[in-house]
Amino acid sequence: MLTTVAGGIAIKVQGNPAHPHTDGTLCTKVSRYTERTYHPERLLHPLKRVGPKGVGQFERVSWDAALQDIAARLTAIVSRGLDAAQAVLPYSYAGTMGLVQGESMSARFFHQLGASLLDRTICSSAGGEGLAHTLGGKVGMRVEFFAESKLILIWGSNSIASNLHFWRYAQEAKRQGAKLVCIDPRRSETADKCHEHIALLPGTDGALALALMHELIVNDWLDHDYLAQHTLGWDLLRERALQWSPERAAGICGILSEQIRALAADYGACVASHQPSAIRMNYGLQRVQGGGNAVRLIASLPALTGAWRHRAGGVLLSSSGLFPVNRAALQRPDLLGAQTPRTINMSTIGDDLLRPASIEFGPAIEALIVYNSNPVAVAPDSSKVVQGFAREDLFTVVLEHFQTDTADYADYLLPATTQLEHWDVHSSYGHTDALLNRAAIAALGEAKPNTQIFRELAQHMGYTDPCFTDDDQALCRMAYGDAVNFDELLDQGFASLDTPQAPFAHGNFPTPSGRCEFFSARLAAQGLDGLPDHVPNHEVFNSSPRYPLAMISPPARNFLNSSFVNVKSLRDIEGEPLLEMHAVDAAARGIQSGEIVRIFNQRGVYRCKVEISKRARPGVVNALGVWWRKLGLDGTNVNQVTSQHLTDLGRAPTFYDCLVEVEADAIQVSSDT
Ligand SMILES: Nc1nc2c(c(=O)[nH]1)N[C@H]1C(S)=C(S)[C@@H](COP(=O)(O)OP(=O)(O)OC[C@H]3O[C@@H](n4cnc5c(=O)[nH]c(N)nc54)[C@H](O)[C@@H]3O)O[C@H]1N2
Ligand SMILES: Nc1nc2c(c(=O)[nH]1)N[C@H]1C(S)=C(S)[C@@H](COP(=O)(O)OP(=O)(O)OC[C@H]3O[C@@H](n4cnc5c(=O)[nH]c(N)nc54)[C@H](O)[C@@H]3O)O[C@H]1N2
Ligand SMILES: [Mo]
Repeated sequence: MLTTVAGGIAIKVQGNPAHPHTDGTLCTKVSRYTERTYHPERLLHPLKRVGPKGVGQFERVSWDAALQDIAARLTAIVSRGLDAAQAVLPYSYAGTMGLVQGESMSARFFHQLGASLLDRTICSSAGGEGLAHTLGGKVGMRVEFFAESKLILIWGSNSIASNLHFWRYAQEAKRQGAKLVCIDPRRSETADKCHEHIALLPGTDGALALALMHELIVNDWLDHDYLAQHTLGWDLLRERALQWSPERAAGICGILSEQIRALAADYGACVASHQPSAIRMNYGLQRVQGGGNAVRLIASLPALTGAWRHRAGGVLLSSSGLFPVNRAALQRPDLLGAQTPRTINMSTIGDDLLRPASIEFGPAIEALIVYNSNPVAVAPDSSKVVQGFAREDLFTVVLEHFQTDTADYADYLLPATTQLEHWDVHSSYGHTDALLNRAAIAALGEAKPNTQIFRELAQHMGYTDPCFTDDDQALCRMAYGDAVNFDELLDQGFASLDTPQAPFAHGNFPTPSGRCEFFSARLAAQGLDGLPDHVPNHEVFNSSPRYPLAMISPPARNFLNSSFVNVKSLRDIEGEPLLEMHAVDAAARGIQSGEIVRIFNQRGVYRCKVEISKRARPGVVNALGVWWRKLGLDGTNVNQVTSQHLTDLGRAPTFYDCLVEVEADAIQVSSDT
């Protein structure tokens, strides 16, 4: 991203034309980054709560007074004795995804303190573990070579909305005659532009992948040589897949068996024709109970056909495992010394904030320090999350750009800098270039980078380890050490990793066996099934007469999770929170397009506008996320109805594994009559 600065003010951001993957283009939301940075509601001073929790009344205080008081509150907890520091919990996710403003100085601080560790599962850990137990890590095809593929399956990804830079390569392939198939319950913007769309029920991808394998086997569309040399457990997987006829899978997926046969024929044809076939998986498909196993099955497919032999063949879910990040240097886990704090899963923060002290759990959570995340809006099962944040005996500090739903519950609200104001380095989870983020402008108001806030907090705590004085440019250099040429980063803003063009053409998977592991001895050793299988949803479609609709909540195109929701020009495009519903489901409930509906289940009620839309398939409703609660009708958003149930692998949330019922809102009906 290039920033144009005039008189100390950032007046324009644009994609860097010199960076091949960016190619001069930013997505719509990030192209509004100056509007976001200079937003009239940017937090510019430290604030202290003066009203009740959740109301969001604050008064301005000095940095020194805020940090002094926060340090005193933390010291009081820690000084109660051994392991008492575990009552302190950091809560953070990616923010703008930088390695330095993410977990560097903050991690050092919490390690020194002995705070509870946070299991950062909210996005990708089910798929991440699925990949690790199959390919050996977050590794795969190089994204640019999708442009040369002849068949691309876009699986659980709305690329146009959430991965624009991949979409450019897919379009290039399309122009060269490639066929594009989208596999997604929602007829997304991306599905509109593909040759075919397979609108399966959420959480049924594993069944579809097994049926594709069935067809590859019975038609002998296999690369026997690749299977023999570079895979592990083929006989076992073969036996399992043969139990999955297209008819069996079609019943579960809610699609026609002919669609499965046709997809298998397209995928299998690439074996005989020696043409590359590629799968762009994304995280949308792993937000269900069986997400980890589904990713294992899909990641196995290219090894059946030998697609990995081509640089334009294989699968890509994430490239982040290719980046040589020196986490130990950035985060200094050695500062823990003899302390062995417990780990809290960020995806069950609702339940965990409400848990009393016990032998198994340890102390109740007494202090929460939130940065780079907006859990009150984005974590599942919001009524529990809100109840937890509302606890009078919880001390909460929030580092933010804006007064988000989470910030409303803060005891101290500290102003953080944006990407335009601080230094950082970024890995990617699509392409394979390390990126440098230089500060373009001075910090606004009294805002400080996360790193600086933790540096100063460390000082107030009396921490003397010299690592607490490393500055941001030193941290940027440390992130990759010698593995990335920092001068190149300084010169051009990006530095390409030296990775092979066809990484698994000759095996060499980073698994324990060096093969693509259909059978994982590591999973078997944990008492789990060593072979991937279709693991049904926790809330299985058609299992509940009370809640007959499956709900998914993928992001609205112009928001980034809950970021940008408060940027006016973007919110004007999105309008208001929306539920997409198929005409058949709406008719069955007497629901009219444009009216307000109640979406509900055993966890709660969420009200928003409904749109009868071809983007929804029968039986599935799409509630686009993630709106700020305070901008919703009753001060709620879609996570009011999602659950804290976790995935098969990776302890991740199951946002898209959620049954609901929808009805026309009674208030509206009475006002009509
Ligand atoms: N505009 C925009 N871009 C973003 C984000 C954003 O919020 N907005 N978020 C960023 C982040 S943090 C992430 S993790 C990625 C997320 O981006 P993706 O990894 O692409 O994941 P999602 O957007 O959650 O879902 C992608 C698609 O999967 C579909 N889907 C839902 N359930 C299933 C299922 O069971 N099976 C299949 N096959 N498909 C399913 C959804 O309908 C959706 O169209 O995008 C990043 N980019
Ligand atoms: N129902 C439903 N829920 C979802 C999802 C879904 O698809 N459906 N998606 C899930 C996914 S994939 C993810 S990744 C999570 C994301 O959830 P979060 O990690 O909470 O991401 P955001 O909502 O973008 O909120 C990030 C916050 O960090 C702040 N921030 C950004 N940069 C900085 C910084 O440098 N310093 C500080 N202090 N703050 C900063 C922003 O202002 C913003 O408020 O949400 C999950 N929740
Ligand atoms: Mo995410």
